[in-house]
Order: sequence, then C-alpha cells, then structure tokens
Amino acid sequence: MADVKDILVPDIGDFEGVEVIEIMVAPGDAVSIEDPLVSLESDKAAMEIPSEHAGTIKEIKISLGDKVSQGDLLLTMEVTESAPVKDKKPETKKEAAKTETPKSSAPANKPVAAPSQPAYRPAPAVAPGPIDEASFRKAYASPSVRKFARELGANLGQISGTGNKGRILKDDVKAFIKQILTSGGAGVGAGGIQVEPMPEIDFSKFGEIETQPLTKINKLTGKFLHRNWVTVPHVTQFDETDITDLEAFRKQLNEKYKDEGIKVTVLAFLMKALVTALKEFPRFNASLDNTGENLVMKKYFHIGVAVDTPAGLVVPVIRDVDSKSLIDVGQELIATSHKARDKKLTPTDMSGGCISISSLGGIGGTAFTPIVNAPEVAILGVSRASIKPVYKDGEFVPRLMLPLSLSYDHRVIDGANGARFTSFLSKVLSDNPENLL
Ligand code: CAO
Repeated sequence: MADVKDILVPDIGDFEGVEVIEIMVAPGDAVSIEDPLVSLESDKAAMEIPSEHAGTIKEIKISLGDKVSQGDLLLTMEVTESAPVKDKKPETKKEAAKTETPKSSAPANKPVAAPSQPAYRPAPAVAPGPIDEASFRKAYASPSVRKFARELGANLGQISGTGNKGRILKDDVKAFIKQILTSGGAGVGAGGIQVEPMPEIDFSKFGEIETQPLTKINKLTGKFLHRNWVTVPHVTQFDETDITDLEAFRKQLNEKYKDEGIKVTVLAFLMKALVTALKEFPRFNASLDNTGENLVMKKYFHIGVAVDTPAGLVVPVIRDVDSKSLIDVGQELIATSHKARDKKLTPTDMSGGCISISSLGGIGGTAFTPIVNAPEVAILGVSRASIKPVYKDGEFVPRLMLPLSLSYDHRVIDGANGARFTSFLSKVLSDNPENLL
C-alpha cells in the first residue's frame, strides 16, 4: 500500500519566511518525480520546490501568501515511488547541484532566481528571454496561468490580458509565444536572444580536472549578472580624479579618531560624493518601470556596495547616505562588510539600492567594466589609486590619482551625461574634500 508522506520545505539556503506565490498542485493530482509543487519567492529569488516522489496529492497545508521556512509542512502525498538522488542523470550541471543536495530526504530546491529559467530545463525552441520576476509577480493571472507561463518561459509582465479587468488568460500566453515564434524572437522586450548551446566538453580528456560546485550565492549572482549583461545596453565611462588632498585629509581624520577605533576608507568619501552627484544628475537615481516607458525617479539615496566574501559577491545597501555623516557611513560600511562576510545579511539588507559601487581599489587594477546592478541604472567601479605625474601650472607634479569606471544603462543615460557625471564626481572628490564630512 502507498505511504502518505509529509512534504516539507527543503533547504532553501539562508532564506526565512519566504512567500508562497504559486501552488501548482491540488488534492487528487497525480505527480511525477521532479514535477514542481510550489513556488516560493523572497526579495532576491524565486524558487520552485520539485517533488522527490511520484504519487497523488492528498492535502495542501499552505495557502498563497503564506510565509514558510525550511522544515515547514507544505502538503501530504500518497507516495508510490521515490527517487534517490543518485538516480538523477549524470549531466554536468546536475552533478554540481547534486553535490549541494542535503543528505536529508528533503528535495533539493531549484532556485529560479529572477532572471531566467533553470539551466537544467529544456529551453523552448526560441527563448522568449529571461523572466522579469518583479513584473511577473505583479501581473494579474491565476496560478494555473502563471504555471503555464513559467513552463514556456513567458514573461507575464509583457503580456496584455484580455480577460475580465485585464486578467491574463492561457490564450494570451499562447498568443504571446506564437508572436515570438512567428517573429523569430526579434524585438519582443528583452527576449529573442538566440545563441548556440554551449557544447558539453569532457575536459578530463585534456588533463587532470576537479569539479567544484558553485556556491548558492555564485549561482544566484550569476543569474542576475547574466540577465543584466544581456538586457541592459552598457557603456562604461572611464575617468580619474585627483585625491591627493582627500588622502591627506583622510589620514588626518583617521589620526584624530584613532583612539576611538574609527577608520575611514576612500570608499566612504566616494559614497558621500556619489550622493552629491546623484542630486546634480537625478537621472542616475532612477529606474525604468516595467513598461520601459517611464522613469521612476527616487528621492532617497541608498547606495549598494559590492562586497567580496568567501561565499561569493554580495551587494548590501547602505541607506540614507545623504543624511549620515562621513564617519557614520564609514563605520556602517565596515560593520556591513563584516556582516556580509559572516553570511548574516538578510534579503532586506540587499534591496532598495539607487546606485552601486564596486571598489577593487584595495586589491589593484587600473580600470574595469562593472555590470549595472539593474534595476539601478549605473554602477561606479573604483580601481587602485596611484601617484602619477600631472601637468599643472607649467610643470609636472606628483598627484595621487584614483581611477573611476562608471557603467550605465544607455537607455536612460546619454554618453554626454555619463561623461558629465564622472567629471562632476571627480571635481567633488578633488576640490575641498572636507565638504564631504
Ligand atoms: N586605492 C588605493 N588604496 C585603496 C583603495 C583605492 N581605491 N581603496 C581601498 N584602498 C586601501 C584602503 O585604504 C586599505 O588600506 P589600509 O589598510 O592601508 O588603510 C586597503 O586598501 C583595504 O581596503 P578595504 O578593501 O578593506 O576597504 P574599502 O573600504 O576600500 O572596501 C569593501 C571595502 C567591502 C568594498 C572591500 O573590502 C571589498 O570587498 N571589495 C571588493 C568588491 C568586489 O569584489 N567588487 C567586484 C564586483 S564585480 O565582480
């Protein structure tokens, strides 16, 4: 006789209290191994919980909108067959995921972080482009239509509903996909990118290898970066600023506050200077809305800072930088980067940024091309400052020059304004840096 089993929320990483956004099964439904059961969504990622068993759904124990964490009861199932993890196909990407699968009987979660379909699902013949989770979530459609749209990789946010009060119907999703297929995928939102699949290569044919699974952060960040790389038309403006006086002032400050254990790095000055520049160029403190036809102008000044941690890159956000002193920003930056490295950041800590800074100045390099942290429209890359001969008043003088690399979304920012922004920022940093205090 078939066993009735409790199906629990599996290991979903560091997320707690994650919202149930879709329930894909109902009592009486027959499910196969790997069929999706529910979708969960936090600020940062959406994930489907696939079934580890085949059988029949008995009872659903959660409702849409519930907040769940690892170990919570989702549903009960009359199980006829269970798949041991080792039975999964030995395909490279699955192997990587398998290594991360917890040893418990809980099924592995399938992160489908905002940008795209899971890599291990067959892609449609013409990919409609990455799903934009924010607009997908806001779209007016029933769970079954949502499920259907997800299966096809159709972005509900781009579909106009013909149902009552604009509700999106299954037929609307079909029409959308048909339109993409007939147009060859071109010109439909962010979609239509057709590329050859990467060939599967057995690298061991060429020499000794070792397979290391990506961390959860690597996988999530990778998906966001990939989405931003292919959907945002990037331009990077390079510039440099003379921080000789700033550095002298910073040293004085650090000396003054030494006994209190306070240390301010160049980054704190950059954050304060960025606020001044955002006020001067409000278009840099904006996001495109989901229609792509309006700019959402922000009146607050929250700055994301890329932090390199052993588990991967994270971008916590320092809020209201405009109303905090330079010293407070510096202190918060240090506390936040420790929190990031201790893996204590919550999704809220990483949301709401207006613009980001990626500083590689402590490491090295002369310039780089950072990827815009969409829906933000610009990111400031900072490389290592060095002393250079600068021609001033008829002679070369040694000055400490800081390289800046500003990447921006060319849909929102024109090249001229990109150059104006870095020139302005450069001036704010080089002239009277004590004003930033
Ligand atoms: N030029 C020269 N020296 C610099 C510098 C610059 N632009 N920026 C920092 N430094 C110096 C600091 O003054 C400090 O020197 P001292 O110890 O002698 O005072 C040293 O480099 C180390 O600084 P830091 O990196 O610890 O501190 P920070 O405030 O500059 O940066 C943080 C903090 C969290 C942003 C940084 O540690 C970090 O993680 N950077 C990596 C970000 C990243 O990975 N970006 C890539 C994203 S895209 O993949």
